[in-house]
Amino acid sequence: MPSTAPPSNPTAAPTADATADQTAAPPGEPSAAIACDIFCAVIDNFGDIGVCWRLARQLASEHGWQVRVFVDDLHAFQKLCPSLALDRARQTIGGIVVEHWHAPAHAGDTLEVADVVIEAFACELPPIYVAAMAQRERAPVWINLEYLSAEDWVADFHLRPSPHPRYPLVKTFFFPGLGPGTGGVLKERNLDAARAAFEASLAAREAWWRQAVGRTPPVGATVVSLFAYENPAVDSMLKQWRDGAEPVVLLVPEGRISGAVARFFGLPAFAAGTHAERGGLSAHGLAFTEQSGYDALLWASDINFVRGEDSFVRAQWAARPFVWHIYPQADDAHLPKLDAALEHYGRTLPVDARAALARFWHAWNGAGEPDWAAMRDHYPALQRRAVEWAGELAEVGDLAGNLALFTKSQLK
Ligand code: TRH
Repeated sequence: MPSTAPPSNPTAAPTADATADQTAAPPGEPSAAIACDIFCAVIDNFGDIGVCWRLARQLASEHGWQVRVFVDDLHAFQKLCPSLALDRARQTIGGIVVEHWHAPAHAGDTLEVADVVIEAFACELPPIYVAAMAQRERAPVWINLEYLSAEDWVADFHLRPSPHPRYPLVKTFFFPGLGPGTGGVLKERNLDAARAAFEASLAAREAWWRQAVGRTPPVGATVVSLFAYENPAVDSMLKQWRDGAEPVVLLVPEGRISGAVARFFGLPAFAAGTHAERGGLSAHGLAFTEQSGYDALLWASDINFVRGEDSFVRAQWAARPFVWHIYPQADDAHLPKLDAALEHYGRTLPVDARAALARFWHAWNGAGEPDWAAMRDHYPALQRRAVEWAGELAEVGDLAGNLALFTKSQLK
């Protein structure tokens, strides 16, 4: 498998951070900023707040909205936003107000209802806040932002209204998706340019490698990033990389898979800064970076193992082959979602490459043994498809932009 191509053009390391792009509301937009409250209950891990924070930053920086985020778990949030203070009930970061949502009934010190209210992933809004929404002179646009699914039914349910049983309020279901007729997925306006700048700049890439692991990868090595839940297939993967004919550089952000990597190398832990080698495998433990820094890891790698929702989306925008560890649900409810994503992503792949990809994704999600050699054989086709797919996905439109458009139609 090829290593990341290195055309030289020394520029400063770019960032896809939406807050770096302080674009005001586009010309012609009303000057009074739309106020938006986003409510986020963290179920586990980082995806709930990861999606909400990315959306908040985009609505603020690209659409000029005044955004307030209510979040109940500041520890999870701080991992991807290190400037967040854990002990503050209310703080402003990059122009966005963050409220520690410390009790289900809490809705800020002073109850102010926004023009747009987003309840993320069907979290329950504070009852006093809903009552105040009903009393507002003009009812707010109330959005239930759902989890991402690539399944076909999503387009039928996207933007369906749901009248409140008691109040004169209507909640609208907003469904992210990978196909036409859905809400799309989040994509910052400057993301492609930031990636292109990183890929074009040898200096930026070398600087990234120096700060991440202290050295650049050997020429000809395949670079793999590994972000996953605990996964029984990881041992087989590590053995295949160790015994493979070509060198593999493995980059492992600290997290739930780190314990298994440590055990493989006979180490007590695989924290940031750890380096271990066996056969053809050279593995590095990475610090969990702030959210905007994660993209560069995806761009620096030849193939990305991702999970959940937000990293799954970022891997698609990175336009590199990737392997998805889907969030496991009871009764294997996640498996049709995995196959639905494969349907979209693999659509135009040659039959054998498509089959190899599907087998690998299934094995990484519990069915069978992952076959790295097959992935490697089909790498050129998978890389071509990754680029093509990023273009197809962009046609669905960015979720924040789609949400802003819908909202404006409701606020008229
Ligand atoms: O962390 P996740 O597994 O999150 C979720 C939650 O489990 C949630 O309950 C579930 O419903 C949802 O998945 C589907 O995976 P995800 O969505 O990829 O979120 C990880 C976030 O962490 C994402 O925003 C990228 C970010 N991240 C960093 O900011 N820095 C890092 O170093 C890494 C590895 C990730």
